[in-house]
Amino acid sequence: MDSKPPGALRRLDRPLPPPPAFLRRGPFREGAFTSPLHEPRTAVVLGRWLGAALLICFLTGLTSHFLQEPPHWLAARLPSRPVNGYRFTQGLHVISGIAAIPLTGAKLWTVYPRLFAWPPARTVLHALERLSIAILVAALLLELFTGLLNTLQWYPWPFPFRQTHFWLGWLATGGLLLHLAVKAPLIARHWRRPQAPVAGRRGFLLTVGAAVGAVTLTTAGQTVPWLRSLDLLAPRRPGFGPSGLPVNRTASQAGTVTVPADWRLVVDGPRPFRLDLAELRELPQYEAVLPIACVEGWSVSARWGGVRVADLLARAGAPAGSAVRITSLEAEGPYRVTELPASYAADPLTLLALRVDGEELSPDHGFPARIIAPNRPGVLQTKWVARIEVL
Ligand SMILES: Nc1nc2c(c(=O)[nH]1)N[C@H]1C(S)=C(S)[C@@H](COP(=O)(O)O)O[C@H]1N2
Ligand SMILES: [Mo]
Repeated sequence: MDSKPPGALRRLDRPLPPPPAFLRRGPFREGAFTSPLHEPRTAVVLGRWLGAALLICFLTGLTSHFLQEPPHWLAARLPSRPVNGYRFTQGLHVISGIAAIPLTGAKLWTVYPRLFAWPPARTVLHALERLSIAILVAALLLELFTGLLNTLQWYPWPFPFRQTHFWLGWLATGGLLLHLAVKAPLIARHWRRPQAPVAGRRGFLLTVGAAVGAVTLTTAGQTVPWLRSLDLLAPRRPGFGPSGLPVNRTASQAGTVTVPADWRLVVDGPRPFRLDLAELRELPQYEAVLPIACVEGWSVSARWGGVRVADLLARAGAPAGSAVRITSLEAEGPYRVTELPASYAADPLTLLALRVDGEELSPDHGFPARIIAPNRPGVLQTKWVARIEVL
């Protein structure tokens, strides 16, 4: 299939034994795969596209992980700017992940005849290489599948999504690096366009490109404003929901959050205090245009109005550089309690919002008060705030 440089792999140049007679059927027949596109140049071109998508997906995924769950040493250094940073990286994460799905399909189709190569392993090293490809393919397919279902907020499995998605990402990336190293000579040989192209390759690659374009353009509108009108397949439509904003977890999904009639914001610190809604409204009010950028890939900006968190902290006598713990009225749920690292707490754009786009917050958007901060994953923009504690 590929022309070997002189001297390389001489031992394998001997013809390989055919499979035993009883196996010489179905995919093990000689000439079972007739398409000329099961060849290395097609695999290399698709591999380049897929590799680029997976690299973006991996780096933006790591960004999301560290913004959501920073290790202690990092939490204090997380930047609260650029304002739209997380909106951009997480939008790209979901866009590149979705684009990787048709690319993975096309790549696997190109190389799958090799699954039936005989003998299954020629050497121990070859057996290990095939094992690593099996792990790579399994991890990648599961990673794309769990990610896609997460964008639909559908979790039909017993394991925790976030940790599984994180570790599968490392497994797939490790498997991919090993695969690239093993295939480096082959990739190098087929990197450049060959003199005599294989019939049908151009059409096949154009079709794959069109499929990638179609799934990307019909889902990216959930985060890219100028693609909104093409947003046919994405699970979220920005602009749909109370106050023209989507809701991720409604008040009733959060176990019917009940706001007590005598609700007071509790601020705990060196000089603790409590304020009711009327008193909060009397404090200096600020407005900031900030996005809600959900990890699931949708994002939308709104004009939030309310009190600066930094002002509340100053009033509570918090030392400079304090981080903050936010507790919601929600009875239970993974995002009932969140932490606001120091850089966010001090950022003048970080608000305890009481209003959105000039209207009082609706129950689903976090009435009576919610946290909204720049460059922050949506899951941490805590709704129905009950208490703010200086740490
Ligand atoms: N208390 C609480 N706050 C929460 C959540 C939650 O489940 N509980 N969901 C978060 C998630 S995942 C997102 S994306 C945003 C969505 O905000 P919205 O529903 O106002 O659009 O709220 C966040 N705030
Ligand atoms: Mo979210």
